[in-house]
Amino acid sequence: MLNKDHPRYQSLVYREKIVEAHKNGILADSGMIAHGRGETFDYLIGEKTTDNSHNTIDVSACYFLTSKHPVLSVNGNTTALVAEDIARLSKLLDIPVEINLYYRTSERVANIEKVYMDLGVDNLLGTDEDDFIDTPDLNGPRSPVSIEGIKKADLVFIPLEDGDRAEKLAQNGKNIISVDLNPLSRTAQTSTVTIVDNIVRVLPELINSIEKHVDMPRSQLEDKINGFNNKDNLDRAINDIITRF
Ligand code: PTJ
Repeated sequence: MLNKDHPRYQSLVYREKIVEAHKNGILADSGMIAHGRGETFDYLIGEKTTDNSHNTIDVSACYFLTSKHPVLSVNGNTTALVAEDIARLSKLLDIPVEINLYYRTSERVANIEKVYMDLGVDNLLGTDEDDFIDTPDLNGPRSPVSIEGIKKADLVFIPLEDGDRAEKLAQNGKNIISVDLNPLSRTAQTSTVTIVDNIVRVLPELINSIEKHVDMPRSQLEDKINGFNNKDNLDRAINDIITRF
C-alpha cells in the first residue's frame, strides 16, 4: 500500500503500474529499464510540462487534425501507463490503435490486445490475426506493420520508441510524432515532432489540445505546423535542462 504523503508518491504510483504490467505479461523485461531511463530525464526536466512542450503538444494536435490517416502505435510501456488515454484518443479521432512491439511474442500481443478490447477500442490493429507488410530496410520484430494501419498512415504517433524505427518510418514519408523524455535519443532526433515530456502528462494534455483546436480553420492549423521546427524544439528542450542545472 503506497503512502499518499510520500514526497514521490506519483512517481511510485507509476512504478507500481510498471511492475503490475510486467507481472501481467504486458511489459517487456527491458521496459523496466526504459522506464528508469525515462525517470532520470523526467527529473532533469523538473517533472513538469515545460512551456516548450505545451507548444509542441499544440503543434501535435494540429497534425492530428490535418492528417488523413493518423495511427497510434502502442507498446508495452505505453499500455502499462496510459492505456485509458490511448483508448480515449482513438475514440475521439476515430483512428486505429496498432500494437507494434520491439520484443514481440504472441503472448504479449494477446495480453495487450485484451487491455484495449476491455477499454472498448474497436479499431485495433497489429494483432496476430492482422495482415502485415515489412517496413523497408528495417529488420526485427518491429518491422512488420499492419497494411490497414501504419502502412497506410500519413501520421504515426510513437511514444517511447527505440531509434531505428522512427528513422525508417520517416524515410518512408511518414510524419512522426514521438514522445520521448530524452531529447538526445535517435527517435527524438529523427521525428517530425518530438514531445520531450512524460507520456503520463502528455496524453491528457494532447486530448485537451485537440478538443481546443477542433473547430479552428485548417489554414490556421497549417500555419501552426509550418511555424514549427523540430530542431529548435529539441534545442529548447536541452536548454531547459541546462538552465535547471
Ligand atoms: O514493449 P516493447 O517490446 O515494444 O519494448 C518497449 C521498449 C521501451 C522496452 C523499447 O522500445 C526500448 O528498449 O526502448 P528504449 O530504447 O529504452 O527507449 C525508450 C525511450 O523512452 C527512452 O529514451 C526513455 O528515456 C523514454 N521514456 C521512458 N519512459 C518514458 C519515456 N518517454 C516518455 N515518457 C515516459 N514515461
